[in-house]
Amino acid sequence: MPAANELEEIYVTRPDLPDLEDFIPYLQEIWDSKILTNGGPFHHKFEQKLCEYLGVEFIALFTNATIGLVTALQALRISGEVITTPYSFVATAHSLLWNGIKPVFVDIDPATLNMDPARIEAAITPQTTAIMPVHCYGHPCDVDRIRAIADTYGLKVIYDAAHAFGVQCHCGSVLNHGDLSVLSFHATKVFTTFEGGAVVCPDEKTRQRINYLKNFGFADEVTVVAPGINGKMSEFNAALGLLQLKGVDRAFAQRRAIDERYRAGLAGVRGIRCVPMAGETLSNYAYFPILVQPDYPLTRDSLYHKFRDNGIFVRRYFYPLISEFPMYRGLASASQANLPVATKLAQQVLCLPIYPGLRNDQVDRILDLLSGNLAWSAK
Ligand code: T4K
Repeated sequence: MPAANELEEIYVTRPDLPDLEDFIPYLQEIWDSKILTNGGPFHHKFEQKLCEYLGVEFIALFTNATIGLVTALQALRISGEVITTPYSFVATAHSLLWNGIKPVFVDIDPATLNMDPARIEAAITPQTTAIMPVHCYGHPCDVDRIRAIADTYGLKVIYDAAHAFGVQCHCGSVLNHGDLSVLSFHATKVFTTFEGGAVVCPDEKTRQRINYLKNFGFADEVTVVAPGINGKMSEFNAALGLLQLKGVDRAFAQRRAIDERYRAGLAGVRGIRCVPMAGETLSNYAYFPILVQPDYPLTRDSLYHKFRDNGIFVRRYFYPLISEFPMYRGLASASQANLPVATKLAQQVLCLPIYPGLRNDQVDRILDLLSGNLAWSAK
Protein backbone atom coordinates (compact mmCIF):
# COMPACT_ATOMS: atom_id res chain seq x y z
CA MET A 1 0.00 0.00 0.00
CA PRO A 2 1.56 3.35 -1.00
CA ALA A 3 1.97 5.98 1.71
CA ALA A 4 -0.58 8.79 1.68
CA ASN A 5 1.99 11.25 0.36
CA GLU A 6 2.55 9.02 -2.68
CA LEU A 7 -1.15 9.12 -3.54
CA GLU A 8 -2.57 11.62 -5.96
CA GLU A 9 -4.26 14.36 -3.98
CA ILE A 10 -7.91 15.08 -4.69
CA TYR A 11 -9.55 18.35 -3.64
CA VAL A 12 -13.20 19.06 -2.97
CA THR A 13 -13.16 21.22 -6.06
CA ARG A 14 -10.89 22.56 -8.79
CA PRO A 15 -11.68 25.53 -11.01
CA ASP A 16 -12.74 24.77 -14.56
CA LEU A 17 -10.60 27.05 -16.73
CA PRO A 18 -10.45 27.62 -20.49
CA ASP A 19 -7.24 27.05 -22.47
CA LEU A 20 -4.88 29.89 -21.72
CA GLU A 21 -4.29 30.59 -25.41
CA ASP A 22 -8.02 31.19 -25.86
CA PHE A 23 -7.84 33.93 -23.23
CA ILE A 24 -4.84 35.74 -24.73
CA PRO A 25 -6.85 37.62 -27.40
CA TYR A 26 -9.13 38.95 -24.66
CA LEU A 27 -6.12 40.12 -22.69
CA GLN A 28 -4.66 41.69 -25.81
CA GLU A 29 -7.85 43.70 -26.24
CA ILE A 30 -7.63 44.96 -22.66
CA TRP A 31 -3.95 45.86 -23.11
CA ASP A 32 -4.73 47.70 -26.37
CA SER A 33 -7.69 49.64 -25.01
CA LYS A 34 -6.14 50.29 -21.59
CA ILE A 35 -9.66 50.14 -20.15
CA LEU A 36 -9.18 48.05 -17.03
CA THR A 37 -12.29 48.72 -14.97
CA ASN A 38 -15.22 51.11 -14.23
CA GLY A 39 -17.73 49.50 -16.58
CA GLY A 40 -15.68 48.93 -19.72
CA PRO A 41 -16.64 47.03 -22.88
CA PHE A 42 -16.08 43.52 -21.45
CA HIS A 43 -18.14 44.40 -18.39
CA HIS A 44 -20.99 45.49 -20.62
CA LYS A 45 -20.78 42.47 -22.93
CA PHE A 46 -20.49 39.98 -20.09
CA GLU A 47 -23.57 41.42 -18.38
CA GLN A 48 -25.53 41.04 -21.61
CA LYS A 49 -24.40 37.49 -22.35
CA LEU A 50 -24.87 36.45 -18.74
CA CYS A 51 -28.47 37.65 -18.78
CA GLU A 52 -29.08 35.63 -21.94
CA TYR A 53 -27.43 32.52 -20.55
CA LEU A 54 -29.14 32.65 -17.17
CA GLY A 55 -32.56 33.68 -18.46
CA VAL A 56 -32.76 36.86 -16.37
CA GLU A 57 -33.28 40.46 -17.46
CA PHE A 58 -31.11 42.71 -15.31
CA ILE A 59 -27.73 41.99 -13.77
CA ALA A 60 -25.16 44.10 -11.94
CA LEU A 61 -21.68 42.54 -11.89
CA PHE A 62 -19.66 42.61 -8.68
CA THR A 63 -16.18 42.02 -7.42
CA ASN A 64 -17.49 39.14 -5.29
CA ALA A 65 -20.75 37.86 -3.80
CA THR A 66 -20.07 39.18 -0.32
CA ILE A 67 -19.97 42.81 -1.49
CA GLY A 68 -22.97 41.96 -3.68
CA LEU A 69 -24.95 40.83 -0.61
CA VAL A 70 -23.90 43.88 1.43
CA THR A 71 -24.95 46.15 -1.44
CA ALA A 72 -28.23 44.32 -2.12
CA LEU A 73 -29.27 44.98 1.49
CA GLN A 74 -28.30 48.65 1.12
CA ALA A 75 -30.18 49.00 -2.14
CA LEU A 76 -33.44 47.85 -0.56
CA ARG A 77 -32.75 49.84 2.64
CA ILE A 78 -33.09 46.74 4.78
CA SER A 79 -32.71 47.35 8.52
CA GLY A 80 -33.73 45.92 11.89
CA GLU A 81 -33.94 42.12 11.74
CA VAL A 82 -33.54 39.70 8.85
CA ILE A 83 -34.54 36.05 8.99
CA THR A 84 -31.84 33.76 7.64
CA THR A 85 -30.33 30.27 7.80
CA PRO A 86 -27.44 29.20 10.04
CA TYR A 87 -26.53 26.49 7.54
CA SER A 88 -24.45 28.44 5.02
CA PHE A 89 -21.07 30.02 4.42
CA VAL A 90 -20.42 32.73 6.96
CA ALA A 91 -20.63 35.53 4.34
CA THR A 92 -24.45 35.21 4.34
CA ALA A 93 -24.80 36.47 7.92
CA HIS A 94 -21.72 38.71 7.76
CA SER A 95 -23.46 40.78 5.06
CA LEU A 96 -26.17 41.54 7.63
CA LEU A 97 -23.73 42.56 10.37
CA TRP A 98 -21.91 44.84 7.92
CA ASN A 99 -25.24 46.67 7.55
CA GLY A 100 -25.93 46.80 11.28
CA ILE A 101 -28.78 44.30 10.84
CA LYS A 102 -29.56 41.60 13.39
CA PRO A 103 -29.67 38.10 11.90
CA VAL A 104 -32.49 35.89 13.18
CA PHE A 105 -31.71 32.25 12.51
CA VAL A 106 -34.39 29.70 11.71
CA ASP A 107 -33.91 25.97 11.36
CA ILE A 108 -33.54 24.07 8.10
CA ASP A 109 -35.56 21.42 6.33
CA PRO A 110 -33.98 17.99 6.96
CA ALA A 111 -34.61 16.89 3.36
CA THR A 112 -33.21 19.87 1.43
CA LEU A 113 -30.99 21.52 4.07
CA ASN A 114 -32.53 24.84 3.00
CA MET A 115 -34.35 27.23 5.34
CA ASP A 116 -37.56 25.59 6.55
CA PRO A 117 -40.43 27.88 5.46
CA ALA A 118 -42.61 26.45 8.23
CA ARG A 119 -40.29 28.14 10.77
CA ILE A 120 -40.30 31.62 9.28
CA GLU A 121 -43.56 33.06 10.58
CA ALA A 122 -42.74 32.36 14.22
CA ALA A 123 -39.50 34.32 13.83
CA ILE A 124 -41.13 37.49 12.49
CA THR A 125 -41.18 40.49 14.87
CA PRO A 126 -42.10 44.16 14.33
CA GLN A 127 -38.40 44.74 13.50
CA THR A 128 -38.28 42.16 10.70
CA THR A 129 -37.81 43.73 7.27
CA ALA A 130 -36.58 40.87 5.08
CA ILE A 131 -35.81 37.19 4.63
CA MET A 132 -32.41 36.05 3.37
CA PRO A 133 -32.58 32.37 2.36
CA VAL A 134 -29.76 30.44 0.66
CA HIS A 135 -30.22 28.00 -2.23
CA CYS A 136 -27.85 25.67 -0.42
CA TYR A 137 -25.65 23.51 -2.69
CA GLY A 138 -27.63 24.99 -5.60
CA HIS A 139 -30.86 23.26 -4.55
CA PRO A 140 -33.75 25.74 -4.83
CA CYS A 141 -35.52 26.95 -1.71
CA ASP A 142 -39.28 26.66 -1.49
CA VAL A 143 -39.56 29.95 -3.37
CA ASP A 144 -43.36 30.02 -3.59
CA ARG A 145 -43.92 29.54 0.14
CA ILE A 146 -41.26 32.09 0.99
CA ARG A 147 -42.84 34.61 -1.41
CA ALA A 148 -46.29 34.03 0.10
CA ILE A 149 -44.98 34.67 3.64
CA ALA A 150 -43.04 37.74 2.52
CA ASP A 151 -46.10 39.17 0.78
CA THR A 152 -48.34 38.55 3.78
CA TYR A 153 -45.98 40.36 6.15
CA GLY A 154 -44.65 42.98 3.75
CA LEU A 155 -41.08 41.67 3.79
CA LYS A 156 -38.37 41.74 1.12
CA VAL A 157 -36.63 38.56 0.03
CA ILE A 158 -32.94 38.57 -0.87
CA TYR A 159 -31.66 35.20 -2.00
CA ASP A 160 -28.07 34.26 -1.39
CA ALA A 161 -27.76 32.41 -4.69
CA ALA A 162 -23.97 31.99 -4.45
CA HIS A 163 -24.39 28.27 -5.28
CA ALA A 164 -27.24 28.56 -7.77
CA PHE A 165 -25.62 29.60 -11.05
CA GLY A 166 -27.65 28.18 -13.96
CA VAL A 167 -30.22 26.40 -11.78
CA GLN A 168 -33.75 26.23 -13.12
CA CYS A 169 -36.91 25.41 -11.20
CA HIS A 170 -40.60 25.04 -12.09
CA CYS A 171 -40.81 28.48 -13.69
CA GLY A 172 -37.40 29.02 -15.25
CA SER A 173 -34.31 30.48 -13.61
CA VAL A 174 -34.38 30.24 -9.84
CA LEU A 175 -32.65 33.64 -9.89
CA ASN A 176 -35.89 35.34 -10.90
CA HIS A 177 -37.37 34.70 -7.46
CA GLY A 178 -37.14 37.14 -4.59
CA ASP A 179 -36.53 40.88 -4.78
CA LEU A 180 -32.83 40.32 -5.47
CA SER A 181 -30.54 37.30 -5.92
CA VAL A 182 -26.80 37.30 -5.44
CA LEU A 183 -24.41 35.00 -7.34
CA SER A 184 -20.77 34.12 -6.64
CA PHE A 185 -18.14 33.47 -9.31
CA HIS A 186 -15.41 32.59 -6.79
CA ALA A 187 -12.68 30.10 -7.75
CA THR A 188 -14.55 27.31 -5.94
CA LYS A 189 -17.88 27.88 -7.72
CA VAL A 190 -19.36 26.06 -10.73
CA PHE A 191 -18.77 29.16 -12.84
CA THR A 192 -15.71 31.20 -11.98
CA THR A 193 -14.13 34.50 -12.95
CA PHE A 194 -11.35 33.97 -10.31
CA GLU A 195 -13.24 36.30 -7.93
CA GLY A 196 -16.58 37.77 -8.91
CA GLY A 197 -20.27 37.95 -8.32
CA ALA A 198 -23.49 39.48 -9.55
CA VAL A 199 -26.80 40.82 -8.29
CA VAL A 200 -29.84 39.81 -10.31
CA CYS A 201 -32.38 42.64 -10.28
CA PRO A 202 -36.08 42.79 -11.19
CA ASP A 203 -35.90 46.02 -13.21
CA GLU A 204 -33.58 48.63 -14.66
CA LYS A 205 -34.33 51.16 -11.90
CA THR A 206 -33.07 48.81 -9.21
CA ARG A 207 -30.06 47.81 -11.29
CA GLN A 208 -29.21 51.49 -11.75
CA ARG A 209 -29.34 52.11 -8.01
CA ILE A 210 -27.15 49.09 -7.37
CA ASN A 211 -24.71 50.33 -9.99
CA TYR A 212 -24.47 53.65 -8.15
CA LEU A 213 -23.91 51.84 -4.87
CA LYS A 214 -21.12 49.66 -6.26
CA ASN A 215 -19.34 52.75 -7.61
CA PHE A 216 -19.02 54.81 -4.39
CA GLY A 217 -22.56 56.17 -4.93
CA PHE A 218 -21.64 58.18 -8.04
CA ALA A 219 -24.65 58.91 -10.28
CA ASP A 220 -22.52 61.15 -12.52
CA GLU A 221 -19.18 62.91 -12.33
CA VAL A 222 -20.29 65.36 -9.65
CA THR A 223 -23.25 63.66 -7.96
CA VAL A 224 -22.96 61.16 -5.14
CA VAL A 225 -26.35 59.74 -4.12
CA ALA A 226 -25.33 57.30 -1.38
CA PRO A 227 -22.33 56.21 0.69
CA GLY A 228 -21.52 53.52 -1.85
CA ILE A 229 -18.68 51.05 -1.86
CA ASN A 230 -16.23 49.91 -4.52
CA GLY A 231 -17.77 46.66 -5.72
CA LYS A 232 -17.04 46.86 -9.45
CA MET A 233 -15.91 43.86 -11.45
CA SER A 234 -12.70 44.50 -13.42
CA GLU A 235 -12.34 44.03 -17.18
CA PHE A 236 -10.04 41.07 -16.55
CA ASN A 237 -12.70 39.17 -14.62
CA ALA A 238 -15.46 40.18 -17.04
CA ALA A 239 -13.44 39.05 -20.07
CA LEU A 240 -12.76 35.71 -18.40
CA GLY A 241 -16.46 35.38 -17.58
CA LEU A 242 -17.37 35.97 -21.18
CA LEU A 243 -15.04 33.17 -22.27
CA GLN A 244 -16.16 30.89 -19.43
CA LEU A 245 -19.77 31.02 -20.64
CA LYS A 246 -18.72 28.95 -23.65
CA GLY A 247 -17.76 25.99 -21.46
CA VAL A 248 -20.44 26.04 -18.81
CA ASP A 249 -22.89 23.53 -20.33
CA ARG A 250 -20.06 21.06 -20.87
CA ALA A 251 -18.98 21.58 -17.26
CA PHE A 252 -22.50 20.90 -15.97
CA ALA A 253 -22.71 17.70 -18.03
CA GLN A 254 -19.39 16.51 -16.57
CA ARG A 255 -20.57 17.32 -13.05
CA ARG A 256 -23.84 15.52 -13.66
CA ALA A 257 -22.00 12.33 -14.68
CA ILE A 258 -20.00 12.44 -11.42
CA ASP A 259 -23.14 13.09 -9.38
CA GLU A 260 -24.82 10.07 -10.97
CA ARG A 261 -21.78 7.86 -10.39
CA TYR A 262 -21.68 8.82 -6.69
CA ARG A 263 -25.42 8.27 -6.24
CA ALA A 264 -25.30 4.85 -7.92
CA GLY A 265 -22.19 3.83 -5.98
CA LEU A 266 -23.57 4.95 -2.63
CA ALA A 267 -27.05 3.49 -3.02
CA GLY A 268 -26.14 0.33 -1.13
CA VAL A 269 -23.75 1.82 1.42
CA ARG A 270 -25.28 1.56 4.85
CA GLY A 271 -25.07 4.70 6.94
CA ILE A 272 -24.44 7.14 4.06
CA ARG A 273 -27.34 9.30 2.88
CA CYS A 274 -27.18 11.50 -0.20
CA VAL A 275 -28.97 14.84 -0.22
CA PRO A 276 -31.76 14.66 -2.81
CA MET A 277 -32.56 17.26 -5.45
CA ALA A 278 -35.07 19.88 -4.30
CA GLY A 279 -37.41 20.28 -7.24
CA GLU A 280 -34.94 21.78 -9.70
CA THR A 281 -35.67 21.06 -13.35
CA LEU A 282 -32.04 21.81 -14.21
CA SER A 283 -29.30 21.33 -11.64
CA ASN A 284 -25.73 22.65 -11.65
CA TYR A 285 -24.35 19.81 -9.49
CA ALA A 286 -22.33 22.36 -7.53
CA TYR A 287 -21.60 20.15 -4.50
CA PHE A 288 -21.95 16.52 -3.53
CA PRO A 289 -22.90 16.49 0.17
CA ILE A 290 -23.39 13.20 2.00
CA LEU A 291 -24.79 12.71 5.50
CA VAL A 292 -22.89 10.25 7.67
CA GLN A 293 -25.49 8.48 9.80
CA PRO A 294 -24.99 6.87 13.23
CA ASP A 295 -25.06 3.39 11.66
CA TYR A 296 -21.99 4.10 9.50
CA PRO A 297 -18.91 2.39 10.99
CA LEU A 298 -17.04 5.72 11.35
CA THR A 299 -18.10 9.07 12.76
CA ARG A 300 -18.23 11.95 10.29
CA ASP A 301 -15.06 13.46 11.75
CA SER A 302 -13.07 10.24 11.66
CA LEU A 303 -14.19 9.75 8.08
CA TYR A 304 -13.09 13.33 7.28
CA HIS A 305 -9.65 12.68 8.81
CA LYS A 306 -9.29 9.30 7.12
CA PHE A 307 -10.00 10.89 3.77
CA ARG A 308 -7.41 13.59 4.42
CA ASP A 309 -4.84 11.02 5.52
CA ASN A 310 -5.49 9.35 2.17
CA GLY A 311 -4.92 12.57 0.22
CA ILE A 312 -8.62 13.29 -0.39
CA PHE A 313 -9.53 16.77 0.80
CA VAL A 314 -13.24 16.48 1.46
CA ARG A 315 -14.86 19.41 3.30
CA ARG A 316 -17.44 19.85 6.05
CA TYR A 317 -19.58 22.50 4.35
CA PHE A 318 -21.33 23.81 6.51
CA TYR A 319 -19.79 23.04 9.87
CA PRO A 320 -19.64 24.81 12.26
CA LEU A 321 -23.00 26.50 11.79
CA ILE A 322 -22.80 30.27 11.34
CA SER A 323 -24.78 30.60 14.58
CA GLU A 324 -21.87 29.01 16.47
CA PHE A 325 -19.28 31.64 15.58
CA PRO A 326 -18.49 34.13 18.37
CA MET A 327 -20.18 37.14 16.75
CA TYR A 328 -23.48 35.23 16.45
CA ARG A 329 -23.69 32.74 19.30
CA GLY A 330 -25.03 35.28 21.81
CA LEU A 331 -28.20 35.77 19.77
CA ALA A 332 -31.32 34.07 21.16
CA SER A 333 -32.03 32.52 17.74
CA ALA A 334 -28.53 30.98 17.67
CA SER A 335 -29.27 28.49 20.44
CA GLN A 336 -29.03 24.82 19.52
CA ALA A 337 -32.52 24.35 20.95
CA ASN A 338 -33.82 26.68 18.22
CA LEU A 339 -31.83 24.90 15.51
CA PRO A 340 -32.01 21.16 16.20
CA VAL A 341 -32.04 20.02 12.57
CA ALA A 342 -29.20 22.28 11.45
CA THR A 343 -27.18 21.35 14.55
CA LYS A 344 -27.56 17.65 13.83
CA LEU A 345 -26.93 17.80 10.08
CA ALA A 346 -23.86 20.06 10.44
CA GLN A 347 -22.38 17.18 12.48
CA GLN A 348 -23.13 14.68 9.72
CA VAL A 349 -22.29 16.46 6.49
CA LEU A 350 -19.29 15.86 4.28
CA CYS A 351 -18.89 17.30 0.79
CA LEU A 352 -17.21 14.91 -1.62
CA PRO A 353 -15.03 16.12 -4.51
CA ILE A 354 -16.97 17.13 -7.62
CA TYR A 355 -15.63 19.13 -10.54
CA PRO A 356 -15.08 18.73 -14.28
CA GLY A 357 -11.85 16.81 -14.73
CA LEU A 358 -12.40 14.52 -11.73
CA ARG A 359 -11.85 11.12 -13.31
CA ASN A 360 -14.00 8.01 -12.92
CA ASP A 361 -11.12 6.12 -11.30
CA GLN A 362 -10.80 8.89 -8.70
CA VAL A 363 -14.55 8.79 -7.99
CA ASP A 364 -14.34 5.01 -7.73
CA ARG A 365 -11.45 5.27 -5.27
CA ILE A 366 -13.60 7.52 -3.09
CA LEU A 367 -16.56 5.15 -3.40
CA ASP A 368 -14.39 2.11 -2.61
CA LEU A 369 -13.02 3.79 0.49
CA LEU A 370 -16.52 4.75 1.62
CA SER A 371 -17.98 1.32 1.03
CA GLY A 372 -15.10 -0.53 2.64
CA ASN A 373 -13.95 -2.18 -0.61
CA LEU A 374 -10.61 -0.42 -0.30
CA ALA A 375 -8.65 -0.19 2.93
CA TRP A 376 -7.71 3.23 4.30
CA SER A 377 -3.97 3.77 4.37
CA ALA A 378 -2.78 4.81 7.81
CA LYS A 379 -0.80 8.06 8.08
N1 T4K B 1 -22.73 32.87 0.21
C1 T4K B 1 -22.50 31.56 0.14
C2 T4K B 1 -23.61 30.61 0.38
C3 T4K B 1 -21.22 31.09 -0.18
O1 T4K B 1 -20.97 29.76 -0.25
C4 T4K B 1 -20.19 32.02 -0.42
C5 T4K B 1 -18.84 31.58 -0.70
C6 T4K B 1 -20.50 33.39 -0.36
C7 T4K B 1 -21.78 33.78 -0.04
C8 T4K B 1 -19.47 34.45 -0.64
O2 T4K B 1 -19.04 34.41 -1.97
P1 T4K B 1 -17.69 35.21 -2.43
O3 T4K B 1 -17.68 36.50 -1.68
O4 T4K B 1 -16.54 34.31 -2.09
O5 T4K B 1 -17.90 35.41 -3.91
C9 T4K B 1 -14.69 28.72 -0.08
C10 T4K B 1 -14.78 30.03 -0.82
O6 T4K B 1 -13.73 30.93 -0.46
C11 T4K B 1 -16.08 30.72 -0.72
O7 T4K B 1 -16.19 31.57 -1.85
C12 T4K B 1 -17.25 29.75 -0.74
N2 T4K B 1 -18.50 30.38 -0.52
C13 T4K B 1 -17.05 28.69 0.31
C14 T4K B 1 -18.18 27.68 0.33
O8 T4K B 1 -15.86 27.99 0.05
P2 T4K B 1 -12.90 27.77 1.55
O9 T4K B 1 -12.17 28.46 2.63
O10 T4K B 1 -13.53 26.48 1.83
O11 T4K B 1 -12.00 27.62 0.23
P3 T4K B 1 -10.58 26.97 0.05
O12 T4K B 1 -9.61 28.05 -0.30
O13 T4K B 1 -10.26 26.09 1.18
O14 T4K B 1 -10.80 26.09 -1.28
C15 T4K B 1 -11.41 24.82 -1.27
C16 T4K B 1 -10.70 23.95 -2.30
O15 T4K B 1 -10.88 24.48 -3.59
C17 T4K B 1 -9.19 23.87 -2.12
O16 T4K B 1 -8.88 22.79 -1.27
C18 T4K B 1 -8.68 23.63 -3.51
C19 T4K B 1 -9.72 24.31 -4.38
N3 T4K B 1 -9.26 25.62 -4.86
C20 T4K B 1 -9.52 26.75 -4.13
C21 T4K B 1 -9.10 27.98 -4.58
C22 T4K B 1 -9.39 29.24 -3.78
C23 T4K B 1 -8.55 25.70 -6.03
O17 T4K B 1 -8.29 24.66 -6.67
N4 T4K B 1 -8.15 26.90 -6.49
C24 T4K B 1 -8.39 28.07 -5.81
O18 T4K B 1 -8.01 29.18 -6.28
O19 T4K B 1 -14.01 28.84 1.10
